[in-house]
Amino acid sequence: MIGLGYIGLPTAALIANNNIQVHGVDINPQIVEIINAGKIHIVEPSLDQAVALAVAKGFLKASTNPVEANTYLIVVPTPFKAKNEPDISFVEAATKAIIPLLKINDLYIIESTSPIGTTEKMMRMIYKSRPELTDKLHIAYCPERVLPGNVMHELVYNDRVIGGIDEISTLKAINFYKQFVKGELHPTNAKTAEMCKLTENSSRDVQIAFANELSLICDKADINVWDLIRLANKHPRVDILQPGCGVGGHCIAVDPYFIVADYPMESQIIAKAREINNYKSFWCAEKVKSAKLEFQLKTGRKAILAIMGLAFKPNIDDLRESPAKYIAQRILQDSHDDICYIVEPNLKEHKIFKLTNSSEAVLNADIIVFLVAHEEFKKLQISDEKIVLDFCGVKNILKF
Ligand code: SAJ
Repeated sequence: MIGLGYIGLPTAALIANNNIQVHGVDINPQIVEIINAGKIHIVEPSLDQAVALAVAKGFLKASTNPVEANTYLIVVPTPFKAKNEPDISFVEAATKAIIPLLKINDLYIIESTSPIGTTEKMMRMIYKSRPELTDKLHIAYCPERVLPGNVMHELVYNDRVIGGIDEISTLKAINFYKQFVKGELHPTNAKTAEMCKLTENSSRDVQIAFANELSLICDKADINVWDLIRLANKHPRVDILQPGCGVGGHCIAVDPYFIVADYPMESQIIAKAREINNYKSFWCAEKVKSAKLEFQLKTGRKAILAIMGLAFKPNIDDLRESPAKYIAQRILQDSHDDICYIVEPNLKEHKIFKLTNSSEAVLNADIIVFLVAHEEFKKLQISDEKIVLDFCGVKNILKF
């Protein structure tokens, strides 16, 4: 298992707890040390027990360099270089590291989200360096689709798409996953499997962009967008998603660029959806600025602000690529010595933002800005002289 992050470590633990010997590899020696001690370095429910058990039983070991195996899983990050170009250098480096270890009939699988054609590119790189292995390896691509916070369950029960470079590779990969996946295993070819992952997340991004576009139109038309979507979704075949303060996380906001970078002429809606979702965060920050201005003109004093939520989606503590964090930063940049309460109920503290609890912030603020629809916010009692900017649909549930 090359890569012991959000996906690699849970997958390694799951496989090891099916009594398959797993050797995990990570470039970070601290991570290797933590795992060999049976501990974890990421937040994911029930992952700690899974890793502790796998290490204690001797089925999971970690090191910074790979060892010989018969199945190699590449589960390393595929981040973005500037101007939205996908970066597969970690996949290449991981593959290069195991090329000397490969032998006839070994199985090589990429799980990392990758641009179309990456699996075949790695195959060519392997065969170029080890010509005697040409057509004697089994090579496949198998994307993950687990939801952070529910990984240990979804790794077992989600269906999976298995794309081999040839039929036998697909079959070998299916037989491998069958040992620990209870979801259905769907055979296809490598390119279709690569595109499937990108399609799943791009389709969600487009659907969210549609909801965000509705929110901009309704703001101008003075229509409650939450009521509008609730009513439209009463139609038996309509299922509009929820507007938010933008799209965060390192998947939905990133994966569509893998398609746009390779097919810029064809991917019009996919590219536009990214623009709309990015613009929504900017639009929210501007709405807050004008609300502050309006308040000052009306009352002659600066507004006290409460910014409710920093995480990239409801009920989690993850701030990576969070639109709410971006909006909070823009508001703070602009607010000099104003009083601004920041609330993130899923964090105890933050190195940049001084956090306050929800009720104190809501009690003292003049303007309350809901950025993330955390459960905690739905119970808040807010008196009606407060100005509430609700970018995430909390207000409809709030008792006013
Ligand atoms: N969001 C909205 N409105 C919605 C739904 C989501 O604004 O109606 C926002 C969220 O607030 C968040 C972002 O979109 O900022 C992404 O949220 P998400 O619910 O899509 O969650 P992720 O990114 O953690 O997980 C997605 C999932 N993909 C799909 O649902 C197609 C997950 O299954 C993938 O495994 C994951 O991306 C991934 O790792 O690719």
